[in-house]
Amino acid sequence: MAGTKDVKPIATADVVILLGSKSDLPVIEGMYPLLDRFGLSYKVEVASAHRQPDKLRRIIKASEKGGTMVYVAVAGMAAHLPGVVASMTGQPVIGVPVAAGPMGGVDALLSIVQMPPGVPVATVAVGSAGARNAACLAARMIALKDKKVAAAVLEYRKYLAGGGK
Ligand code: RP5
Repeated sequence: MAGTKDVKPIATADVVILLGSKSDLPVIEGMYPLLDRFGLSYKVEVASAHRQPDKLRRIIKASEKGGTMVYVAVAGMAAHLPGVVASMTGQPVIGVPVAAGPMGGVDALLSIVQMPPGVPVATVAVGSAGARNAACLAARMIALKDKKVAAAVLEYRKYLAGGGK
């Protein structure tokens, strides 16, 4: 396995969105216009915590080197991806549960939210609504240190207050 020194940074992305499977892609469609609106760059990667742990570690190392600030991890069923990502990085991790199995997403929700103390995953709602909130929450985190993003977040809140959705 390559050490951190050997890992090349991936092109800078403020937010990296990790998916447990290609089948999760439709869930994150509503994130793109929001991240664009907030002026955040992002990259989408499919890397299953169970099936591709080495690929996942490589992505985390390379994206951290490239300056990624927030990770959004999206997974269904035994959704260990967000927790595993939180074990691999000190950056904030937002977990999005997906309704992929017979339990309608409750399985993924509980898998993601029940992290042990010290390894937090900010867990949002199941499915597309959660994914959109993950984009909003990532923007609010980044806005703490970025005035442009803060202004875009404020503008979006005004849009919502005016009846926008
Ligand atoms: C999880 O299992 C994925 O995140 C996905 O939500 C679910 C089903 O995956 P596939 O069988 O479609 O690859 O790992």
